[in-house]
Amino acid sequence: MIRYLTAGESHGEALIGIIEGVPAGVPLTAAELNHHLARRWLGFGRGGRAKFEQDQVHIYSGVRFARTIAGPIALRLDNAAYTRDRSGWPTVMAVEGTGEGAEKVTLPRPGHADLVGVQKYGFDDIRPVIDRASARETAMRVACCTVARQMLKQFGIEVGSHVVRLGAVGYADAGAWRDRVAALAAEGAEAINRAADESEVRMLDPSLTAQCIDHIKAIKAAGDSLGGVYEVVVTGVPPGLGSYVHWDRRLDGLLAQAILSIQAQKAVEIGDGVAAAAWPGSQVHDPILREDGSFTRRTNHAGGVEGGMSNGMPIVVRGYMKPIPTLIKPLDTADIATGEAQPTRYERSDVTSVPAASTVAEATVAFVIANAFLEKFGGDSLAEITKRYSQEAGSRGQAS
Ligand code: EPS
Repeated sequence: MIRYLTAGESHGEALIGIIEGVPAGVPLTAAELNHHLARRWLGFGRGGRAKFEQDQVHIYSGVRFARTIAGPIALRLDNAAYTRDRSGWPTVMAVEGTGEGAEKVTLPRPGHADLVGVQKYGFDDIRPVIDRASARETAMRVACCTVARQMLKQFGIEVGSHVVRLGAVGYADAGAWRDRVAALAAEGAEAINRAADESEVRMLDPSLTAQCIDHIKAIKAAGDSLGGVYEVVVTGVPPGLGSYVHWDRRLDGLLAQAILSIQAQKAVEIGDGVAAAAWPGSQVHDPILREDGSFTRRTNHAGGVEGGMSNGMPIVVRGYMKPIPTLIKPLDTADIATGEAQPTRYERSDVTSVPAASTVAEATVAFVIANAFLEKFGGDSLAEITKRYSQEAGSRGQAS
């Protein structure tokens, strides 16, 4: 099984990642990781920091001649903010010294980790909470999970995503975009990315893209922020990943955790999710067909998961993100030093980062699928896994 750890603060020197358990022989270069790191910066509505962060990963170990060698893979991403934005971050985030002279942040932002973070860890300054709770950490998560994604790619498993709503602007007719997504997914989920990455907000519909941009501009002018909804699709997944036999092996539960572990995500749906709760069973459950020697489904309301297992249809997961809690327009708060009622203080921020969240969700979903895949077909090397996978694929049609 693959596991990973990330370290680093948003305005510290660098982000560090270690990925362990990756089989030997997976093709891997920094260019592939950088491609997905660059996609994480896509999206109209990001703040000033988007202008100078480069996110070029450095691979220190675990890879030789562009293939993994089974040892832990160590990654580093420098924070350009630390050196380039002249805000004194090397002093504010100094690893050594007493901190004397560094200004304390004492006004917690509602909706952020700020207040509970200082209560939990006993700080008299919100800065350490801001910096580790920050979604900057998702850059290293994308890098680590892209390694798992590279392994999936060797088995024809692709992950894509697109934004379906930004604040008040979203698809009115669910059918229209579902058909478009299904048509793209038929080519492999990366086709969804190729189309969505063309849009400034990662939406598939150009007229909605234009409406979203106007919406973001208006919200920004009002000093406010926006959340939204995105959809992650995984294609090429064989049936039988995850299991119904125990709660912590259910694939849907693991996918939900992967989405909700991303900063600011508040809800998850699999397949028709929330809508299906209002429909009769006859409209929800996907009729089973036998086609060309294997089983399939006529529809995919289940989003590719039945009984906590992949069923061979595309996996469809939607994530719901709340609006970013750092607003130009002040909210009411109380000073942690004095208890005094105060308006929040504005720090540079994004208006929305739903397009970014959609790419982070691709990565975290890929990680879950990769581990479920390894649980079923795992081996020490890509060659060994390929042998097991091909044997199983050969028998899939008749056995079940
Ligand atoms: C973030 C605040 C902003 C975002 C940041 C997440 O950073 P800053 O305070 O330096 O302007 O830009 O996102 C990233 C740096 C990133 O890489 O996604 C926050 O408070 O979560």
